[in-house]
Order: sequence, then C-alpha cells, then structure tokens
Amino acid sequence: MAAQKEPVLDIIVVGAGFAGLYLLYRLRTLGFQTLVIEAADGVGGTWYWNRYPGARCDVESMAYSYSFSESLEQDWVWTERYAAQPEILAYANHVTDRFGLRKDIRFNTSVVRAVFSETDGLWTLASDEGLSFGARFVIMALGCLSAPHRPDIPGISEFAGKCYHTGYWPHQEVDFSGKTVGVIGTGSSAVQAIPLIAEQAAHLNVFQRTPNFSIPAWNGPLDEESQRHWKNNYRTLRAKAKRTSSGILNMDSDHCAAELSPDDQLRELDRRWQHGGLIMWNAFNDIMTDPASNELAASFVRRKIREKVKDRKTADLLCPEDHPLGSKRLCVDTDYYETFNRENVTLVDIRSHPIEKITAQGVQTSNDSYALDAIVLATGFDAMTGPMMKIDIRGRDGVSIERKWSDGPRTYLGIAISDFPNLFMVTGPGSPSVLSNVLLAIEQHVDWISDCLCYMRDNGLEIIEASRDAEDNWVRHVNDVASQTLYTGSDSWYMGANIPGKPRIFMPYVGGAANYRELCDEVSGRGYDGFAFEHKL
Ligand code: FAD
Ligand code: N01
Repeated sequence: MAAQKEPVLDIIVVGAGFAGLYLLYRLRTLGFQTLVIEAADGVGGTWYWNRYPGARCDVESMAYSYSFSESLEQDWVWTERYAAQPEILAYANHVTDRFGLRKDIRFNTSVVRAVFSETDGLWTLASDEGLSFGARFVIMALGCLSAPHRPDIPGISEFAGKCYHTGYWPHQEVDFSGKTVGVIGTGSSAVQAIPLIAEQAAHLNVFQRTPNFSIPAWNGPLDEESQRHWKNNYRTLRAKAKRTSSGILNMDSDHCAAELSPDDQLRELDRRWQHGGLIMWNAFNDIMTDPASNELAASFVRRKIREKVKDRKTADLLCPEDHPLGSKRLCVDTDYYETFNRENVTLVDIRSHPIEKITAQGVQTSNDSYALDAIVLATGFDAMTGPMMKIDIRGRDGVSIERKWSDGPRTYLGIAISDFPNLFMVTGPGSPSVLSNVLLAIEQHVDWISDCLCYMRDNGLEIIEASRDAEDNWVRHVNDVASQTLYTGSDSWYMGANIPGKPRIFMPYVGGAANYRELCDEVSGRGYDGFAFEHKL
C-alpha cells in the first residue's frame, strides 16, 4: 500500500518536549511553516512519560523554566523549590496553549524512518502507521533521555505481577498499598521513587547493583520572597547563569581543593550540603579532574550516609566506592538514605549476588529468591544516541545513522552531522546538554538553529551540511576534553556503559556551557564556519 503523503513543509520537528515546543514557537514566529510530530498523545516529553512517584526536577524550578518570554516568567507560579512532575507537565501544557502551539502538533505519531533525497533536497519522514511527511529541514528534538532501557533479564516476561518502568509510567495512579514491591536500580529515578513507594508498600526490596551519590534536595514550598527575588531579577540571573559552566547558579567554584585549608574544605562541603542539590558537583574547581579533590567530597558524602543509615552493613552497601563523585549523575533526594531505616525496606546487594532470573513469582538472585507483587524497573535510558538510533535515518548516498554512529556519535557541535544535510539536533551528543540546565541548553540550540535558518533564507541558500573536517575536529575536541577528566573512568550512561554492546564514548561536551555558547556564536559569526551551503537547486 502506498504511503499517504502530506504537502511539503519548510520544517518538521520531531518531539514535543520543551525543545520541540520552543522550536515551534520560534520558527512559526519567524514565518517558517512548521509541523511537530510527537509519539505521545500530549506535550511535555520527559514530564509526560516519567510519572513515577516522586518525579521532580533537580535544577530549581525558578531556573528550570523557559527564559524566552518575560511575561511567561512573570505569570507562572512555581509552588516548590523543586517542582514535581505534575506541575512541570502543567507548565508545558500552559506554554502550549498560551502560544497556540497545539494545532501544529501531530500527536500519537512515531517517526520510524527519515530519508534525504539528493534529487530534490527534501526529507521524507515515515510514521509507524505508514503516514509520510515531506519537509526541507528536519529538526530532531528527541530528548537525551527518552528511550527507556528495559534490561534483558531472563524470564522478565514470565513475571505474573505488574511490571513498570519509571520512564514509561501509567497515567492512572499506581497503588502499592499492601503489596510487596521490588525496585531494580538505584539511579536518580529510583532515588526519587523509593521513599514514596516505601511509605505505601507492605514491603519494598531495593535491588542495588551500584550505589550512587545522593545529595539532599531540602525541597519545600517556594516562599514569596525568593519568587519575588527571581521575578525582579530574572534578566540578570539568566545572564549570570549563561556565563557558568553548567547554566546553574551557585555551582561553579573559584578554588581548587589544595588552595583551601582542611577546615575551609570542610566548611565549603558543608555549605554545599546545607544548600542541597547539584551544587556539590563543583565543590572545588578541580573536583572532576583531580582524584584527591574528588575524594574529599566523596568521603564527605559517605560520612553523611553513615550518619543517616542506622544499620552498619546497609550503610556500607549504600556508600559508593567504585566511581568518583559526579562521574555518574549526582542524585538529589528527599529522605532516600533515611528510607533504609524503615522496617519494611530491604536493600538487596545484587553486585555480590546478581539477579539470575525473574520468575512468575518474583526475582531470583544467586543466593535467594524474593516473592513480589510488583516490579519497578528504574533501569534508565539508552541515553543521547538511543532516540536517534531508533529511527532509520538515511542521509547522502543512503548512509544510515546506525552505520555513521556505529563506533559512537559523530556530530559537529552536537547540532549537525556530516552526510545528513538539512538535519539538526537539539542537545545532541557532543553538546553540553545533560551536564547543564537542559532548558537553557535547549533555548541556546533553538535560537542558534533558528538564526541559521534565517541566514539561509536571507541568502537564498537551500542546503546546509556540516563538513567532514569540522566534524572530525569537533569529535576529537569533545574526546580530548573528556579524557582530561574523571568522567571517562566510570561505567555511566554518559559513557554508554549502561547499554550492552554500546560503544564506550563520553557523549556530552564537558568543556563548559558558557565556553560552548561562545564557540557556537563564533561559528555563526564567521558565516557558519565548518558548514557547507548550496544555493537554490
Ligand atoms: P524530551 O522531553 O525527552 O522530549 C522528546 C520528545 O520526543 C518526547 O515527547 C518523545 O515522545 C518524542 N519522540 C522521541 N522519539 C520520537 C519519534 N521517533 N517519533 C515521535 N516522537 C518522538 N534536566 C534538567 O536540566 N533539570 C532537571 O531537573 C531534569 N530532570 C529530569 C528528570 C527526569 C525524570 C528525566 C528523565 C530527565 C530530566 N532532565 C532534567 C532532562 C530532561 O530530559 C530535559 O530537561 C528536558 O525535559 C528535555 O526536553 P526535550 O524536549 O529535549 O526532550
Ligand atoms: O537511570 P540510571 P535513571 N540489573 O541509568 C540499574 C535524569 N533523571 O532513570 O549503575 C540491575 O541513572 C543501574 O545499575 P548500574 C538524570 O539525568 C533526573 O535513574 O548500571 N540493575 C542503575 O542503578 C539521570 O541520571 C532526575 O550498576 C540495573 C539504574 O538501574 C537520568 O535521568 C530523576 C540493570 C539506572 O540508573 C537517568 O536516571 C530521574 C540490570 N540489568 C532521572 N540495568 C532528577 O532528579 C540497569 N540497572 C531530576
């Protein structure tokens, strides 16, 4: 059956998370005919899918919000220091309706194939239901963490109870009351979900392979004074955030650990612990390059864990010893470690005794079996490259993204890929993305791409493509800066290490969000250095 084809548009955006929504707003304002295609039946991306108990942001709400509209900044009221998923999803829906975006979003449509034609310079996209869409440009706004990873544990499909994934949570409330529940995984999702599941369940078994470092959020209602401070100073605070390495205020440090006396080191660590959240990541400016500096912070957090957890053996198991602090994404929690003092919670060490299989009744490890009513897979995502690789993307000469990225992602600035003309990515691999406040990273990419499209329109240019040289140099630079840090020694999802068979490459750009922004501006300022253009065909 021939695919049903719709008229050729200027631009198709895939994904209606925060990136897709801002793209639609911006491109429409600039006069580009734009359609957004989204697999879900609603907007919000991450905040549409991750509805597990406790899901909330770890960048503070006032900062984890769009900066492109001053009236939006002033009107929206965040109620907590770290907003919970329903509030962030409500915000995404508010933005969609406020700017009239919904009518140009095609929901319930998964893009499975995207093919570039060298004959007419157009992209054709195919959906899972056989629909076909044509456009001059494609912008992949697929998100870095939108392809949930379900581990291939033997027998997993035989389980007779309910099995959930945090990244694919049901829309109806899940009630664990009176149930024996197993959570597999102890990353950020698990750390947020475990305290709340423990409050409800009759018993909770936490299956831990690797402990993570978690810092208290000290979450609570947002008081009027701090809201007013943000709202009165938004322009200054946003500008300041853009000059930081992560887009997050109060994070960067002026000191390496050795410059401080032991008392001052401790004072700084304690100050950051009391402030709470991600800022522990940069307690010293050499924390991710000097193992000794990192160990100061790591041992500080381990001491805190031991202070909180009463049972000595459980506390020891919860203390990360196998990776530097921050080399896996820091977790931010409310009462995570305290939860292990509850009578109805058991920490199961699956590093020493791995899960052998899942049976109809529950989980069987190498030394025990656990009868369960429900399993929660908090097992993360095929991050950064996963969402792109799930689509059969074909560029020049039919080259596939699967082949192009078979040894790891290759991009220019994390925005474009050679051999794939007129295709852009938002927060793609090779950009700071997940190492920063992602909303600011999204806005930077959307603005840069929109400016580039205007430049092309103004100059009668039809085709843009990253040059192979520029891409090679950028990939080398991304790897060079990563290799000077402690990130590359860790089995993290940043390294692709969580997915069996995935190439081990540090995927985000660790050179700093502010530096990166400058580099991007220099590229555009020099007439899009590293890109080749073609005039009208
Ligand atoms: P997403 O929100 O992932 O949206 C991508 C959209 O593309 C999805 O709706 C998806 O359905 C759609 N899509 C993908 N593939 C296809 C396809 N083939 N066809 C059609 N549609 C497709 N970042 C922070 O900076 N601060 C935080 O506090 C923070 N908290 C997080 C909490 C959780 C639980 C998770 C998982 C991530 C968090 N992140 C955070 C990262 C978060 O992903 C980003 O902040 C941001 O929401 C990403 O927006 P996006 O639009 O780029 O991608
Ligand atoms: O996923 P993860 P996540 N058997 O990959 C374990 C963002 N986020 O969904 O480390 C047993 O971090 C795995 O164990 P190990 C944030 O960027 C933010 O929690 O591989 N266990 C690990 O413990 C975050 O980093 C927030 O040994 C298995 C866990 O599953 C990113 O999303 C909240 C296993 C996966 O942890 C991903 O977080 C949530 C197996 N076969 C998410 N496979 C905020 O707080 C995997 N694991 C804002």
